[in-house]
Amino acid sequence: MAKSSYFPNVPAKIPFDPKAKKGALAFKHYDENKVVEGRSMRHWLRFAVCYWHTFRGTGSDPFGPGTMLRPWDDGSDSLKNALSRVDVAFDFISRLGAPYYCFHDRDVAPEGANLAKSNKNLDAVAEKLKEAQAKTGIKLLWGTANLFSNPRFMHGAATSCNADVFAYSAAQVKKAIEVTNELGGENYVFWGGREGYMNLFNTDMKRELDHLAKFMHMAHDHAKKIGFKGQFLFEPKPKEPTKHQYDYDAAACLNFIRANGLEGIVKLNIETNHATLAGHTMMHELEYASIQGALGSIDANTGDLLLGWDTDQFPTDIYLTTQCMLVIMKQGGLAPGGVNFDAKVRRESFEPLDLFYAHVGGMDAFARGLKIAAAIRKEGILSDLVKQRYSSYDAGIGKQIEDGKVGFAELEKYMLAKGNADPNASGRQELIENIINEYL
Ligand code: XLS
Ligand code: NI
Ligand code: NI
Repeated sequence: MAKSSYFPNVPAKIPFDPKAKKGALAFKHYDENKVVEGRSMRHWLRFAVCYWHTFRGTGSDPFGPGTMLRPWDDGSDSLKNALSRVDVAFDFISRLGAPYYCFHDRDVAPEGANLAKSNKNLDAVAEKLKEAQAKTGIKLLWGTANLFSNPRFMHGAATSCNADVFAYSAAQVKKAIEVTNELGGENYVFWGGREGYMNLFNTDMKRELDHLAKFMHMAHDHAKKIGFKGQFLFEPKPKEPTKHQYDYDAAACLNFIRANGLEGIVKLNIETNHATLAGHTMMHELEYASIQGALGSIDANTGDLLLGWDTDQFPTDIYLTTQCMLVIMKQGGLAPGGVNFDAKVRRESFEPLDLFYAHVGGMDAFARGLKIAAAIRKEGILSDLVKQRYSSYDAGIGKQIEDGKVGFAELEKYMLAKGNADPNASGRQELIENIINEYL
């Protein structure tokens, strides 16, 4: 591909070059064709670039306006601007070598004066996205609808007290699923932008949750009707913008899924910064979702320990990416999900080049996590330790418990005869942490 004038110093494809000098625009670890545990890095990681932060982020914060220099963008919300942005986005993603992208309807196309006009804008941009996908081979990991920016969503979307807003949201999601389908999207995400509450005194929680369940069934019915084969995903987040988001964490989402007959229909898209806002580690959320067959995809980013909001920074911590990859590899990968960089460059990193540094760093951090996790798995020290820790359940009374062969009466008899429980063994936490460090 010809060099774009917008990225003058960036190669047409960022190379894998472990010998490149420090700080060079090159991958030191992400070698897309390198096979790890029988699968290429590209297939394990399934990286996606997100349209909203990378191509629409301005760098504004609650204390000041945007700072980003985006010479291709005229700053307007015109259709013309949206269309030319597509060229730059696909040029960027091609140079980076990420196989996927993700978007909200309103990131890619401007909202019109009414729903019909918004749909028309979206169709016009979708046509161009489709061409760009065909030309570059870049695919759509997931689409979603922005049901939170417009003031109409002030009380929520599917959980709004205003039935017309529910209807509007349904119409908007219908269209977003159709466009995602048209573009071959492999998943469709529901992040409940303002599905939650600010004040319980004015909230009928039962009614709101029932409405949300109805909404999800309608979405599923429509997906079936149009033949959309993609995976539906909830994206848990505990707070922000509302003080309590209904999709609080993986556990709350899974409870909602089960309580409302959505098992097998909706899995989860787990985001690091959301996990930490919920008071969990990313590894906890991944593991909790995974053991229940519900880990579908991840939004890869990280928060800041000293800032209490969703700062969506790029992930650079290889301890974190190792933890992610340990869980992801244990379940055999994420497909049809992937690793989406729902992450933004910070306000002070305002040049286009910073977008490359950020993504290359994130991709390399995950590639390292993948290699480290593979090494840990290969030697099996960790899994052996865990297996050993639970070995009392592999035979004897433990096995009878697991097999459902005994109840309280049998266990009482067993223990009365034995007199006391066998002594405990050490959890060896420090040793295990030391061993993990040996792989880093
Ligand atoms: C916001 C969410 C959002 C979703 C997509 O915190 O992370 O960006 O990923 O709606
Ligand atoms: Ni987020
Ligand atoms: Ni997200």
